[in-house]
Amino acid sequence: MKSYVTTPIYYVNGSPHIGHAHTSVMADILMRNRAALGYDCKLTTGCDEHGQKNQEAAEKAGLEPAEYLRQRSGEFQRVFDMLDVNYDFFVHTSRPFHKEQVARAEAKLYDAGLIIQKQYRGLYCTGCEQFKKPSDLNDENRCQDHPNIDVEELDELNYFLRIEPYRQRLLQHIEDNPGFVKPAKYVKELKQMLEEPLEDLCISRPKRRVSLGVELPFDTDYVTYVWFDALINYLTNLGWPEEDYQPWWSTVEHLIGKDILKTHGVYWPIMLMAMEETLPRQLSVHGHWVGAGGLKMSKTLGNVVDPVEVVDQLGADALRYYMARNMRTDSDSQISIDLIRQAYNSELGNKLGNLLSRAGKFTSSKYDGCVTEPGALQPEDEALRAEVLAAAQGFAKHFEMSDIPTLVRQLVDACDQLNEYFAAQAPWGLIKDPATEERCRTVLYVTLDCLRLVLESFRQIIPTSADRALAMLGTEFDDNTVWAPQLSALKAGAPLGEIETLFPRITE
Ligand code: ME8
Repeated sequence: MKSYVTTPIYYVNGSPHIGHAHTSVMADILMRNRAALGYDCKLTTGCDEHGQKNQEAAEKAGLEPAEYLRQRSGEFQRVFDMLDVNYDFFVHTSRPFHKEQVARAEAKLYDAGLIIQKQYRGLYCTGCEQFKKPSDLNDENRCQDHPNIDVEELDELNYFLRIEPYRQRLLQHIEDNPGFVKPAKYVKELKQMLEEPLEDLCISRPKRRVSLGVELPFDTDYVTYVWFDALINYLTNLGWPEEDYQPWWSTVEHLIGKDILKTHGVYWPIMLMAMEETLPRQLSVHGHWVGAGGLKMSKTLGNVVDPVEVVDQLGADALRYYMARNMRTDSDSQISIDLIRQAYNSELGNKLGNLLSRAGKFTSSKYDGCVTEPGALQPEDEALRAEVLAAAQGFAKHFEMSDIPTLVRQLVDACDQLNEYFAAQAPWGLIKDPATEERCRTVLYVTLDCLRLVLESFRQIIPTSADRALAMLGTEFDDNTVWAPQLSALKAGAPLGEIETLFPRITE
């Protein structure tokens, strides 16, 4: 079975921020989940390199656009590499093949009479790269998502795709496919967007205003509207239309933030209908990160979380863990370097790393560094094992992006149970008396074996740390087999690796 997961392609007018890191890491987590279930996977992420705001950023930096794009896209790629995002393809919309296919698609739509030319008068937000209606603006006449940027008044001759004729068909598609948008909260929002007739979608920009883009095949005075060009990346990444893209395309799942629901839930499906392509299988939407206290992150407030700084201070897995554990579906979620550090120390460090260290070092020093041979299991051993197995089983199923925080919490709860068990059983006391020494071996075995199962599950969330920890337990993981969580897979008598501190405590 195949699974094709995409992230938005990000504007390169600034450095990658925590939101960009989030969607790409979530996509990576989904891919690791699907791969563990035996799917053949493809993950794409990358950069949206055209449009007015990238062009303005290049001008401001005093660089030729091509050089600017090379530097900035390189920066995005390095951050995703740093975060262990295991993408199969890194998108650059300046890639010739992509540009050729965008132009080809436009020529086809034009020849079919679906693109018209007309005068446009109205407001434009460069932040969104979208036209706005007065009702979209706040009291200061600025776009809700970009309150720091003035909207521009435009009066231009442009090309448009008529999208209203497709609105009912799209509504019907949403009705017939309850899984098209997840979670359900966003289905409602999407339907609201489709309640009113849709205005024609402007698909061009005059070159005298914007030159960074794909030239229109039927009018060289224009480039393609950046969104029209960017959305098509999801197809060109598969070699569309030349290669055998359909087996992958039919499985596609687009991960997006809630800010781009309209472009992905309205414009993109309608573009696909006009191009006579099948609609995406699923749109998975997440909310936004805001600063601590619920404040919007901004340079002025000094509460912007820089992913590179987090990785330098706390490591990639601290960030991956925090994002996976704390994104809410019902509202925005708070993030700051202090919150990430706290979660790293108190959850990864105290609950997981310390237990591994204590149980591992105890086994190393008292039992020659080999996994102990357990005796008969007691009800408290079985109860713990059942709980750990249940938490692990969540990772052996095909999960949705919105399930991730709950699944991670279940694993952390299982770690709490493991810590309580270890403290209550107190193997350091049991070893002193020959009558209870066998019980000591059992407790150590159960603890390490349960930790192994927790770590095998955590490979989907914090892969580098989980693999390091599994090596300490002397186990190797075969990525070529389908993962099935099992108890008692740790071999008694097998040597442990060297037990190191997995998550060293980090104070400010
Ligand atoms: O919209 N919290 O690019 P973009 C969580 N180029 N995620 C966030 C976030 C936040 N505070 N801020 C941004 C574009 N994101 C277009 C996309 S796709 C064909 C073209 C994430 O650089 C989230 O995924 O503005 C959001 O949808 C995306 O970054 C927007 O990135």
